Amino acid sequence: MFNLFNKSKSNTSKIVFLGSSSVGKTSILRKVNGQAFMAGYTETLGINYSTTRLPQMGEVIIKSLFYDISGKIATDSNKRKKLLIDVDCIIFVFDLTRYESFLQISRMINEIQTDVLKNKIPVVILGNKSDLDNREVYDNEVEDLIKYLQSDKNTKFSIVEYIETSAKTGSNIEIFLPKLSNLIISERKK
Ligand SMILES: Nc1nc2c(ncn2[C@@H]2O[C@H](COP(=O)(O)OP(=O)(O)OP(=O)(O)O)[C@@H](O)[C@H]2O)c(=O)[nH]1
Ligand SMILES: [Mg+2]
Repeated sequence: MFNLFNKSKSNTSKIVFLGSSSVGKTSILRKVNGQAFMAGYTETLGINYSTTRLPQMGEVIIKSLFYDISGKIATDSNKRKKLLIDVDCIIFVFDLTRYESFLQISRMINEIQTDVLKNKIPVVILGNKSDLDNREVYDNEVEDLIKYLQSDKNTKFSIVEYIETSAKTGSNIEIFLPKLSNLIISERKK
C-alpha cells in the first residue's frame, strides 16, 4: 500500500459533522454506513462515533473516524472547540428547507475560522433533504457563501466543496464519499 501517512499523523482521518438539530447528520451517516433511512426523528445525545473505510483511490486506503455531533453541541462554540482539535475535515450540514439552518452553518464557519483551527483543512458543505419541494435556501445564496470563503485571504479552509444530498433517497451520497477521499488524500500530500 502506498503510504501517505507520515509518522507524525495518525493513519485515521478525523471527520466531524456539524450542523443544527434535525438537518440530517445522523441520517447521512446511516446511509454512508449502508443502514436504512428512518423517517422518525431521534435526537443524537452527545456524540456518536463510527469508523468507515472511504472509497479506495488507486492504492490508497483511507480509514475515517466520523464524529456525529448533536445539533445542540455543534451550536455551542465552547463545546465544539474541544471537538475540533486535530480535525482533518469538517462536513457542515444544513437543511435546504430551513433557512435558519443555513444561517447557523454560516455563523459556525465564521467562528471556527477566526478562533479554532490552527491548520488549513478541507471542508464539505452538504445541503441536505434535496428530495423535498419546500426549499428555503437557493443556489445563489450558497454560491455567495462559497465565493466569500474562497476569496478570504485568511481562510483556514484549503478547499470548499458543496454537494446537495438526500439521506432519504441516497441522492449524491455516492458522489460525496469519493470526493471526501480525494480531499483527504490531496491534503495529506501537502
Ligand atoms: N425528507 C428527508 N428527510 C430527512 C433527510 N435527512 C434526514 N431527514 C429527516 O430529518 C429528521 C432529522 O434527521 P437526523 O438525521 O436525526 O438529524 P440530525 O442532524 O442528526 O439531528 P440531531 O441529532 O438532533 O443533531 C428525521 O426525521 C429524518 O428522517 C432527507 O434527506 N430527506
Ligand atoms: Mg443526529
